[in-house]
Amino acid sequence: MGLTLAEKIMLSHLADGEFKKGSEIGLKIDQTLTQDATGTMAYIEFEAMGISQVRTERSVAYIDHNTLQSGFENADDHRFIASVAKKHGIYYSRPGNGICHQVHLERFGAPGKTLIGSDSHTPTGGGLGMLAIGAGGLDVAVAMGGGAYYINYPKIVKVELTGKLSPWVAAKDVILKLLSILSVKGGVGKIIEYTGEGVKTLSVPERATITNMGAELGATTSIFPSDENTLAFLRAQGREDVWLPLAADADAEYDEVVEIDLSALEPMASCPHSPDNVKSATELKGMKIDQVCIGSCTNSSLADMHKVAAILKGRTVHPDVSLSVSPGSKQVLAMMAEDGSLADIIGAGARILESACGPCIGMGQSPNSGGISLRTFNRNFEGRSGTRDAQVYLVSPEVAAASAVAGVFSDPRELGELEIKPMPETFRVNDNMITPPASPKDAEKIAILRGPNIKEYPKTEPLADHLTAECSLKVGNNITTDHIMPAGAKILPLRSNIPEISKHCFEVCDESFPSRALALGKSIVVGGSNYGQGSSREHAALAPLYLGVKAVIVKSFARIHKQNLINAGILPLEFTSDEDYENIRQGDILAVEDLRDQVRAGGAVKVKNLTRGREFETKCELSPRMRDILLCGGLLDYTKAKLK
Ligand code: MIC
Ligand code: SF4
Repeated sequence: MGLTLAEKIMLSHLADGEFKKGSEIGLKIDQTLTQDATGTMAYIEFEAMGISQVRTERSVAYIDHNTLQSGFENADDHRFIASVAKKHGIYYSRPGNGICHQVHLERFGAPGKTLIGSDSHTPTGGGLGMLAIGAGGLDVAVAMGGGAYYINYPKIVKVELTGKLSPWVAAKDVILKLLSILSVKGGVGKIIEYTGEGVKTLSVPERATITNMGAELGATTSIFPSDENTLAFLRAQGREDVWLPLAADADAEYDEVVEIDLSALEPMASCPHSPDNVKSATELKGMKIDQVCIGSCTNSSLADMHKVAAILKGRTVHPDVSLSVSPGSKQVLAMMAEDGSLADIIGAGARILESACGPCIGMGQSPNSGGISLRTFNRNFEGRSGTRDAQVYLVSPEVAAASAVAGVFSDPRELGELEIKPMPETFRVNDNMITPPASPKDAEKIAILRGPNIKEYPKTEPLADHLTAECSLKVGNNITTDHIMPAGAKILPLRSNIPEISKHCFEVCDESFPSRALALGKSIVVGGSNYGQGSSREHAALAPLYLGVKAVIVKSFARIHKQNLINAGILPLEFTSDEDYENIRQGDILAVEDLRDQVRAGGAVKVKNLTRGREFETKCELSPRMRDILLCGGLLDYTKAKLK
């Protein structure tokens, strides 16, 4: 039987485990990336392992999230990351160089390689034919130390693309279509593999838009074949030497098949407050808007900017609309400046932001109260923009630019034909903002620069034998990590200070949670399905750990968050019936006896609700390795014990 492309890469990187569906496998990791909002913690964890030089082919530390410096904290974190990078063999992409995923695609990604990154949109690299996976910071730290990265051998979904996109229909619409079919939990435990004749019609940046937003399906990753278009992109970046042709075998078997006819797609939008709440431009046309933001790791390539410039050229942004544009990288911005598209965008009245995440993570540009904001980003969770009652719609750059001019949601197909600048044969390559590490010989002399806001990893302890604790919070379905550990300009500077950032834990759901949990000393959180969807931020596990959360019982978990809970030594349990979920109230006292033995045995864990006099069974689906991690008190303790 033939193999799919993802299977070929997994097999060639198999470091541990049995290569069969459903079993846990360890993959050798070629490349890692971190960004600054998760990076400080990842490097604190890496330091704790006591390894002097990274053991990957390439590790890169990007600064792109915490770029608004309204206090000393972010600048201190950047300095810390720069010094760690220099000392330990990591390339450092300076602030201003661009968004990690865009720069990694341009300068480091390579077909057939494995990449893990402490950011959930790491699968952007799948646009180049790499197996690129988002992970918690601690997993990335372990991979930097040469450790394998573990996943459950996923199901493989084939997405067969036929036809060709019509004018003004975009790659964004392909992934929005898939989100409307599969939903935000449809990809959990799966890899999405794109095949079919339609693949040839998509450039690497278009493919990267699609694989980037595979994160919103909850997928482990998404991947495109490596073909002539991949070669053309790499050649334009002066990196054709890393190219190799890659595709699935003709007789590869898939677990699921989805067909998408590109010719039949139309412009679409994800409506508030979920990426899978998709409607067509025809349905939304005419809706008055307040803000448009163009950029983010999903849609900030030069080709995207050229389309935006073509629409804005000679026009003016509508008087009731604020338009911001953040090009994805220094390369994109410099080329826009050279070819005149930047002048066209500025001329129309756009507010040009630096090449960074910016408004996507609530670092500025929060909309007005109740404002309607059209964004080319990938997430529109409630409150993520920084304005609690804002209504965020996710759209293509084409819809965004057309609407910015019209002041209402617009269908770009009505623009007719416009002249769009062609893609140049070669990109402007200048890696002067990527600082290489010191030689291992000089590394010893490098001092690590730590600011006063950088605090230690929270205290962990081995799993207890018995647990009796109050349910300190009960939440519903689809809780995102933006609910558990909000981001935004005010909270992000606290990413290296767990005691401080914990004060904001779950504040979107219940402001009194942090003080209640802290006062209880130990407690249990209860939730619904797809709990922890969204980002890879391990802070959504580290803050609960600091606040004394010992277990989380939910209907189902999102992949990265479940792993982050295990890494933090917090017990992840799943309900076996909706009734058991319904029968718990916040404030109930729950108890688990012989916890260590039950976890060791694998399978079910019995929980007593002492308040209601009920007992119910929960699933505790963990690999033997995960059980050992939990018994030790988390991945850091487990890894330290192994290194001894
Ligand atoms: C996001 O898009 O939510 C982030 C901010 O990039 C996160 C990482 C973080 O919280 O630092 C992600 O996607 O993993
Ligand atoms: Fe940055 Fe937004 Fe991409 Fe996250 S999704 S990496 S915040 S641009």
